[in-house]
Amino acid sequence: MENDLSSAEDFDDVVPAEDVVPDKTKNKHWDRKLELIKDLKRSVGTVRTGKTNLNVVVIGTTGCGKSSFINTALTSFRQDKWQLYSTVGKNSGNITNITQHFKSFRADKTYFKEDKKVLFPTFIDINGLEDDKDDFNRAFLRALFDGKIYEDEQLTTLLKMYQSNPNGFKKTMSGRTEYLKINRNIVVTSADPTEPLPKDLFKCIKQVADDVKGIPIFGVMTKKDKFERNEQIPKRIDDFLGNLGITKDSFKWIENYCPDVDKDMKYHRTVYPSIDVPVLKLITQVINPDIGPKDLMEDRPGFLARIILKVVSLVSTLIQIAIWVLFLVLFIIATYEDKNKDLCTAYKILSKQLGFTLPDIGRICQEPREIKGMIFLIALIAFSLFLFLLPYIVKKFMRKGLQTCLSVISIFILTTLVYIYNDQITHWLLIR
Ligand SMILES: Nc1nc2c(ncn2[C@@H]2O[C@H](COP(=O)(O)OP(=O)(O)OP(=O)(O)O)[C@@H](O)[C@H]2O)c(=O)[nH]1
Ligand SMILES: [Mg+2]
Repeated sequence: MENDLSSAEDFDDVVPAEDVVPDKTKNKHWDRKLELIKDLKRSVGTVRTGKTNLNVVVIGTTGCGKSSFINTALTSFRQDKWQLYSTVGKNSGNITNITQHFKSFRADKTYFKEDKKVLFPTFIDINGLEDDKDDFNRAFLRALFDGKIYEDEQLTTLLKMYQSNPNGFKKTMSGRTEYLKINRNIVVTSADPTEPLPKDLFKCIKQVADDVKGIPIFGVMTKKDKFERNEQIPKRIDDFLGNLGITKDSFKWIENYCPDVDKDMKYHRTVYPSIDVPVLKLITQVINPDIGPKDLMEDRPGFLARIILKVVSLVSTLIQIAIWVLFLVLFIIATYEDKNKDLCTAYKILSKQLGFTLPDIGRICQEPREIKGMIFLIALIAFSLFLFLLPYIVKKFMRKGLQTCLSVISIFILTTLVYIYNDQITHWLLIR
């Protein structure tokens, strides 16, 4: 890896302006990206709900791709282009740009400034931890999860503090006021099979997260671009998940925005939805740890799922057509009954003035009873509600807005018709 990508400004000259960047909106994952962002927006809510942002810390050993992952994760919320938020280092043996500090990235201040009220999570990048420093890691992680590490604090200073007096370190930490208490923990590891898995570190993270705080853990493996076909990967993933005590539901193998993935680095002028979507899916689970990935509609549903989707779509469309036919019938009948109304008015006047009754016409012209009219209206409202909900159920499978539009139009027409022809419809129903 030759490029030392250390600051956003460095990139401005990297891609010549005349270079053609691929049209992101034509990418087959583009719509999915937008949907995931929309769903995420809905599930995190806004400041008006009284909730607060989740704090998500990204942990791993030096050089595993933590900062790159944070840049990818934050970029996945953007629609314009990749952005460097956290400094990325070289991974060439001569590491010069390692992350030195505890650094937080708030949505409203960094990656989602366009709507500061949306409670997207705060991501936190820290130094790489070492596998063989179990005691320090334990003490540090406790302090970290408790929110006792401050902005820009250096891990090397904390390590020195711990090494000179472990008990003093713990005392100092417990005496500190809380800064960013951690709610979720993303553990990053590289897919590179030549790098040994830091198993002790993973076990330590699991213990501190589970035993002390019950903080949900998620796993991210980077460098999918390089090792996708490597046969050692399945075993590596199993070991990674086993040591963290998590299942595949809480895991994603991803590729980060980096020069290896796109040597022309056109991502300085665009985003790649195929990189963003898996990351957004993971973030969806990080935000809602209780929903399984099965609830997150996959891009390519299986054969059975496709058949179900088609059937649901067909049934839904047929129901919509039936509703339109029903409207038409009601409309015609209501118009027809209007004639009865004139007849009844004439009958009432004549029978009153001339003092006679005709039982057959009298039955037709009976006064509508309020109660039945009410039941009819409630039934109509319930039916309208059903129509309103139906497209959402269908949409969960279909992810298309057509049914919603049809339903909204249907409900609008139905309500208008009921309002205009209320008397006639009630009358028509009561004489049957
Ligand atoms: N090919 C490839 N390289 C990656 C990927 N993710 C990260 N890298 C590279 O790995 C190197 C280290 O990445 P960083 O994001 O700085 O790693 P880090 O974990 O933050 O490192 P420290 O801050 O030093 O602990 C950089 O050269 C990245 O370009 C990936 O998905 N694919
Ligand atoms: Mg880093």
